[in-house]
Amino acid sequence: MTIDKLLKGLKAWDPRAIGRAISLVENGDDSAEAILSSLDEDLISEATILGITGPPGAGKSTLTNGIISQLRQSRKRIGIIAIDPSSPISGGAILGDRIRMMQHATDQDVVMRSMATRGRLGGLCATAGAAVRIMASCGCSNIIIETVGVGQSEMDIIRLADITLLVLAPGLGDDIQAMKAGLLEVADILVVNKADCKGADILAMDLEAVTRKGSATPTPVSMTVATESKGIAELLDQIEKVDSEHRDSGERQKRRRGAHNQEVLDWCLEILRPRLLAEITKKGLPLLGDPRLKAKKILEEQ
Ligand SMILES: Nc1nc2c(ncn2[C@@H]2O[C@H](COP(=O)(O)OP(=O)(O)O)[C@@H](O)[C@H]2O)c(=O)[nH]1
Ligand SMILES: [Mg+2]
Repeated sequence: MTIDKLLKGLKAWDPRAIGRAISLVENGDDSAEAILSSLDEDLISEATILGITGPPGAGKSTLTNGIISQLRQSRKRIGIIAIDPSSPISGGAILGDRIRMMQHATDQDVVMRSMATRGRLGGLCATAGAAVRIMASCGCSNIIIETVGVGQSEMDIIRLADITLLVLAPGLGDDIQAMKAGLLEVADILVVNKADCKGADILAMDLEAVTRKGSATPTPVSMTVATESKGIAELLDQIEKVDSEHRDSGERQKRRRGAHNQEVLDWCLEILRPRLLAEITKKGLPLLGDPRLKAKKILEEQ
């Protein structure tokens, strides 16, 4: 496909062209600049980027599926980016997500993309950001980024979102407690999924108590039964409410700007790392002395 044809395809909502454009950017192709500068800034700023995170098994994929169904009722075009931390060998989670989202797989108005975190040296945040912009520019009014809430790269990706949902469920074990601490801070809305299961009310009450502590504006808590599409319409109302507050207060623009700065930083580090290592190796530095000082000197020489 020539670049002209590709750009035309992007403007005319051709899902194949969208997939191709994302691949080209992902692979660092020379055409990346032409693709990314041709995008529609207004459509990108209008689209809502929703981050969905939480521990494995909480019901993120099932909930994503439900949200897509609901949004599709108003004929909105949707983009999905599933960030998968599983090893390329097991492939388990990717396969699971694909199967769960299968009901939308043949929908021409839903574009999906899986990205693996493992075996990658950074740069994921930057490529995910580019994929979000391509999808938005092509006409996706909503882009959903689903990621397991573990590890730094997943946390970085969630910064791309305008609104972040933290999905929890009762009975996931104590290790979740520790993880929640960091995740609670990034969440705009807490979702207690599996509200049909024992312990959901207590979990919701606990979360409400935690977020009310020391905060003038407690994080809203929504309850859902993703498997039965219960609570999803209410959740979407809540998302809309938070989104419009963020638009009014300038929070949304602030986050977009911050996320883009982060993307560029991501690339700076990606490019700098091998360059600096080569420089350090060449110097054959003495083993004694403060390595911090050595680092500063090397950076000053750049
Ligand atoms: N009882 C119940 N099970 C659910 C609910 N939502 C998801 N599940 C089940 O929980 C399991 C994990 O769901 P999944 O969406 O893959 O979780 P993810 O790992 O967070 O993406 C699946 O077997 C789902 O069918 C719910 O609301 N209630
Ligand atoms: Mg999943």
